[in-house]
Amino acid sequence: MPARVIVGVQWGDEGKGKIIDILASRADVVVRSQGGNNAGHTVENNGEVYKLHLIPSGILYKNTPCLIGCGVVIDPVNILEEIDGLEGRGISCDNLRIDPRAHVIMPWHLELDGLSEVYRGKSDIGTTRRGIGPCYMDKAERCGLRMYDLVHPELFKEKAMQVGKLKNEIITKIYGGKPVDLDAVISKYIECGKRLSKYIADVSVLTFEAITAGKQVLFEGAQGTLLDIDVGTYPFVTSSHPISGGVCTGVGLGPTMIDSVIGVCKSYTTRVGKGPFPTELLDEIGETIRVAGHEYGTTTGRPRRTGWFDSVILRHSVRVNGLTELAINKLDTLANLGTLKICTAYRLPDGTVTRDYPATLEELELCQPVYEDIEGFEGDLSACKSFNELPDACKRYIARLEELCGCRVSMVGVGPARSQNLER
Ligand code: 2SA
Ligand code: GDP
Ligand code: MG
Repeated sequence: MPARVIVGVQWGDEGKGKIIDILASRADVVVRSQGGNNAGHTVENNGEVYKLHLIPSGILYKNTPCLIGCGVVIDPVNILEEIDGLEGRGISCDNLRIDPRAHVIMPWHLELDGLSEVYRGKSDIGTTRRGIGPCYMDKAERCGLRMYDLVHPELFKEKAMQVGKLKNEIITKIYGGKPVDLDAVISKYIECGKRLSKYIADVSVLTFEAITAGKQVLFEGAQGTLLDIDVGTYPFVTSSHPISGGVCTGVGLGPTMIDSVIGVCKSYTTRVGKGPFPTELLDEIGETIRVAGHEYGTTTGRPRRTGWFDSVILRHSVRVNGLTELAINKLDTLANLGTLKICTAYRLPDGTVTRDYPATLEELELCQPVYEDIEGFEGDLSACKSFNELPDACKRYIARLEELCGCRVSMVGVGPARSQNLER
């Protein structure tokens, strides 16, 4: 399958980084198409732990080109820190390419992200405060700065001064915040642009050429399906399209060029940030899962909310992404919990039961999960080397998830390392 998409099918942090890292070993090119440094992918290799935010996980392979498409938003200071951090550990970033159309996260975006969260008060979204939403707002408003501008100092200065003045008016007069020092910011960003200019290339063209030449191309998703701005739990979502369709617009590629879509999920559910979460466990089991699964945000360190596996979410994800297979991570974390629960449907206040994920938050808030009990499993799964070695109860759990979700499970994770991914 030359062109494969990897997407998160829950609320992000499903362990996409690990799956991408494994599949990148067989890929010729790795491409990222949405989000920014709000993402956090943890990859473990030979005892070394890498936390990647913006740079595609394929960077750990020496000869694999890693492309950042037009749908990604880039914080120039942050990407340079990430490049320096990787190169300091002996990982070359010479194969990195960034599309000139990608938008730039400016300091006023960071400022406005924080100010608007404070303004929202109790109805805050729980953003990562990396300036993601305000940057995508400017893109839609058509006043954003792009990577092409950043690497052309005169153009950048003129555009940044014009939009920066307006942003300072909003920061000071609407939110009562401190203005951004435009001269200092512009000088600093022009310096960043000088260092980043060598990476600029048309990612749509590069990707198209790779696919038509028969190369294996892997599209790396960030966040997850329920954080999609259209089909996610709006407004508690990110501002991009973490679904498979986002790859087409975020790279500049038609859907007929994609061959398969792998959805990554956990054997339970987690969420960082605010918003409804029907299977959330606010009891000791939830805390046990958080501790056993080290459920803390890779970017912000925030504790993740935890809950039982929700097949209603998965059926929604299978549909909106056109999934061809599923990778289920963190089966090891569910061991030794006794009887497990799986959410099979939602019950509405009038007693009706639905198997479909509701379209609005208002409807979702009324839903109660319908559970079925399933036998748990004991022991340390992390040493299992093949799917067949797993206890029978694990195999039954996976088979039941497969049946409820309507999608084939091709991989099962029993630990964070490359070797702990069991292909089926
Ligand atoms: P934003 O900053 O505007 O994208 O936030 C909007 C919502 O999207 C959620 N979001 C995420 N959820 C899970 N993982 C993400 N990445 C990091 C990680 C998160 C972290 O890998 O752990 O470290 O906290 C991510 N990025 C955005 C966010 O929580 C809001 O609900
Ligand atoms: P991503 O954003 O989807 O790439 O996921 P994150 O890296 O933010 O979070 C997933 C976490 O789970 C990371 O710390 C991974 O190292 C870890 N992980 C991935 N797969 C497994 C697994 O099968 N078992 C366990 N115990 N940890 C895993
Ligand atoms: Mg993550």
